[in-house]
Amino acid sequence: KTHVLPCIILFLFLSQPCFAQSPMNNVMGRSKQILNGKWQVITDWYNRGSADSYNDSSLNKNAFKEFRFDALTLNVPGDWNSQLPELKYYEGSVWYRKVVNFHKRGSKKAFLYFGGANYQADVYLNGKKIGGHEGGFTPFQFEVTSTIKEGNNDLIVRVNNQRRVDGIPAMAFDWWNYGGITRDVYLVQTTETYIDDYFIQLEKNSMNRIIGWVKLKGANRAGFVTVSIPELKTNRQFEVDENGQALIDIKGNFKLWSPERPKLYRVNIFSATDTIKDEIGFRSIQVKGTQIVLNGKPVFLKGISFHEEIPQRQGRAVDDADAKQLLTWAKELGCNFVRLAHYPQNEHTVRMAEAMGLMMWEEIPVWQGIAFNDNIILDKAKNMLSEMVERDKNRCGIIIWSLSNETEPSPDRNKVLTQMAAICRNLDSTRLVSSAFDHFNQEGNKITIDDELSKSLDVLAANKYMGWYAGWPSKPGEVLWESKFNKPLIMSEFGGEAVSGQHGPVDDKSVWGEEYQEQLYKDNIVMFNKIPFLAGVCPWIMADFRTPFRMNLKYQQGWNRKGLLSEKGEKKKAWYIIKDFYSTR
Ligand code: GCB
Repeated sequence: KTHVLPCIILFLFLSQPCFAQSPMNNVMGRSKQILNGKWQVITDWYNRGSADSYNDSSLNKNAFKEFRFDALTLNVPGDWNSQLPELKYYEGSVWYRKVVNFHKRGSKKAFLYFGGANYQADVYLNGKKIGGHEGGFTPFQFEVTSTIKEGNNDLIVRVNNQRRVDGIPAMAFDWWNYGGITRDVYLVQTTETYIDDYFIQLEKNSMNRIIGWVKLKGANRAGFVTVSIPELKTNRQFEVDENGQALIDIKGNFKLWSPERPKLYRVNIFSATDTIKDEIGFRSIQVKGTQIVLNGKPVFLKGISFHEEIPQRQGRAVDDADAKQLLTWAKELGCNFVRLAHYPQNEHTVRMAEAMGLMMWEEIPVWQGIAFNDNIILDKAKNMLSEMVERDKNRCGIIIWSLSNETEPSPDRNKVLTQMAAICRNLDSTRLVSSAFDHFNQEGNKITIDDELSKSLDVLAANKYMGWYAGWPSKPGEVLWESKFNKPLIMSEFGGEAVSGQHGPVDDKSVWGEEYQEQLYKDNIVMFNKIPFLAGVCPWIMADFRTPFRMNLKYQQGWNRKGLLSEKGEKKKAWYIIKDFYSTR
């Protein structure tokens, strides 16, 4: 007998690319070296390079001399498009290099953590590939305890942002395809056995009981973990089971988090060898009939969508200062809710939004045109969903996970998204699940929500551009919305384009005037006030944003002009219509 099976297994093992591990929770609260700053780069449009060709010639006398890292640098975190004029439209590979000076502390473990790189990243340490990651908006990490050495290390990352038929998002999408290492990079050191992950939130439907868990990784997990909330004088011990998991159950008289009072508690978690601190809020979020209910009371979501983009810079938002600009605009508009469009945004933004009292909708970039008939799509979407939920599950500000945006109903799509809804609830049963629709059944002035996927969702969401892509079938107050499902509806997108400073008649959209956009907002509000199951609105969009989708050379010039603000932050007339509407709700 030959040993065919072991050979096949060995072959599969050797031929498998190495993938990133699921990242540790709360990386910001860890002891770490921040690897942000200038990285050396080489652009490689035709993907000719390999890690070997880039090896430092001082280390390798055969290094390929045509590829040298000494000429060019880019800032990390940052997209390459906004940093070098010649990379504005670039879609291809860029090699990044950083010399990482490492000093091992005790018997610690070491991890390389990337907050995000768009779209595909391949990571090499000291000439050896340590893994790869697909997906532009979620974190990934690699344990490097055995590959990293004392002193200088050569860290090389190839980032490729070419659009793909089987990508998420796929070939065309209405935002700029910013490439690069767009989020923070950390070298984290942990104890040998360490607190890897935890889930500390109120139990579904409860306002006074935390049900959660803490997970340890490492060789010596047996024992106890302690969870303490000093302000509540809570200090509780829980036993770790054989899988390294301790189940948490804490009752308390919590001041609940809300937009009016975004209370966060300091929470400390201790294991025998590790400690981690976080700021965590407690609130309850439910659906009752057609209402969204926060802490036991119906709430109307006064929302705004934004991209992770600083329009004046025409680049990705990357840090606290950028988050502050975007979120201050949202607060000024009178929002209690933001839609993080169309992908998980960076952790600076999520944490700051929560601290400022903004409820959040967070989504994965399953945006139109996704190849739902390709089996690989479910795996990729699953990965993105779990990386998003894993990262942000302790942020009480997040109330809705969204699975997709404007996907066309079909058996394949329904199958994938129904499975995704189940996966999402399995990862986190405490929040609401949604998906934004743009397919409705319209007859005359009646618009009916009849998408079968609704059955798998808690909250329905409609993107409907009345007065822009769709004409008014009747007077706005006579448009009749119906739904086959007894669930709340968010108008998750609506709006129209206007060039800031451009003026014209209220009824002529051909001149892209602010007055037309203003009237469109007034009309939509009249329509909203007649929808009995409406639980929130979210105009599209806070500010004009960069996108190759928009080719009207007179008015758009590569900008989607649906902003309530111009790219410079100037308020268009429609801004004040929404601000007024929100001040009365
Ligand atoms: C949509 C999309 C959004 C676009 C917007 C538009 O329905 O969800 O990503 O930017 O419409 O401006 O057309």
